[in-house]
Amino acid sequence: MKILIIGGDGYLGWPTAMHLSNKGHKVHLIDNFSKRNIENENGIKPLYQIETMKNRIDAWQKLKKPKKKMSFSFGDLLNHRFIYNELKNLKPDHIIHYGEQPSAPYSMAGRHQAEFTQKNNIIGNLNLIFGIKKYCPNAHIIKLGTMGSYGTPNIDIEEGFIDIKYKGRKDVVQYPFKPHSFYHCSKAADSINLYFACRTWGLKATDLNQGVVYGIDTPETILSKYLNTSFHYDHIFGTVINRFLVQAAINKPLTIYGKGEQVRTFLNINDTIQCIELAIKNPPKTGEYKVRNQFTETFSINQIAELVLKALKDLGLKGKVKYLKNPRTEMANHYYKASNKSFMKLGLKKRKLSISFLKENILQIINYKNLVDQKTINPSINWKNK
Ligand code: USQ
Repeated sequence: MKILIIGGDGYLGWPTAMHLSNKGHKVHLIDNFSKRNIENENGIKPLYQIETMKNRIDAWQKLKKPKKKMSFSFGDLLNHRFIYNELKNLKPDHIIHYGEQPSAPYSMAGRHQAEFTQKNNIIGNLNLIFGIKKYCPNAHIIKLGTMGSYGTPNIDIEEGFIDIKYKGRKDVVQYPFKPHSFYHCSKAADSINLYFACRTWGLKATDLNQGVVYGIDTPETILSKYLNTSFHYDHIFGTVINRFLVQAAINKPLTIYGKGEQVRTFLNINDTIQCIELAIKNPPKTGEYKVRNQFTETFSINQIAELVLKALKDLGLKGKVKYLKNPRTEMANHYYKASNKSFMKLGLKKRKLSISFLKENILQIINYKNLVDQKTINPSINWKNK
């Protein structure tokens, strides 16, 4: 199959590319390197050095010699001519769209960052949708969405849609959005546009509302240092479990925001890839907009911190937590029950956030602890912009 991965340089895009190339697919990547630009803008960098895209692909070709060569184009979805050309030339069967600004804190840093996030994500996605309609209307778009577009409602979270009864009448509507940040708002807007395009033009899309991802490696990233993925622990791109792993490894307190009672959904990076593969194997029908909630477990931040402290104790190391005034505006105590039935029905095999996983990862990071830039850990972006 021909698979286009947009955002092929990212934390998830690159390991997904290697995995699918290994399975014999023709994989073509595109990226505008905007994450590398934001890293430079903010003086942050991933834990391990990340090779240039050219070196990554050369290393992959040399090591695995895939039958169908992996390829890359540099370009921006905001330039509609660029994406039109890519779609016209490749005519992909599946398009995996990871190519968005992924950081909630970055989107809340100020007007410029919010504008960049929303333009890059919403208009980029819109240009892609128009390109698909024009050049490959039968292609399956697999769009990375987020659980954070639902927020923390006081009712169960379903998968994309909800049955409503109002004044004696019934309907099925898109699940109400209550996003956590301007970044999460951009994902909600993408979902509205994508559903509209499926209804109106008969496109087919899977929207994957993903939880918070954790983990450093996949079976492909460990093959060579040239194949590392972009693992972040800083306050902009670092997600909470990845941050706690690094904080534990350098013997610093775990930075719990607020009381730590907020609950989120989580999954291992290898399960992201498993879900993408399941989505490829189970495409929606023509005109269908399918939403799947992509996560394996649900934890409060305190529960995660407890697991990390337990892992440290098992290793004979000391750990502590630090409760910081929450820089975000989010509910402190709330109801949370989210469904992930759709992937479970497709046979998703869940990896657990186990103590042995945490120990292994902490030990791995300890070997590289001199690479950690401690200045980039504490949160400095406040949701109230003060
Ligand atoms: N948190 C802490 N301490 C930290 C960092 C975060 O307590 O040091 C808390 C936050 O307050 C928040 C939770 O952990 O309640 C999750 O924060 P996060 O930074 O791990 O994740 P988030 O900003 O929500 O965004 C990440 C990805 C985003 C993806 C989203 C899925 O960056 O691309 O869409 O996870 S979800 O959270 O389900 O919306």
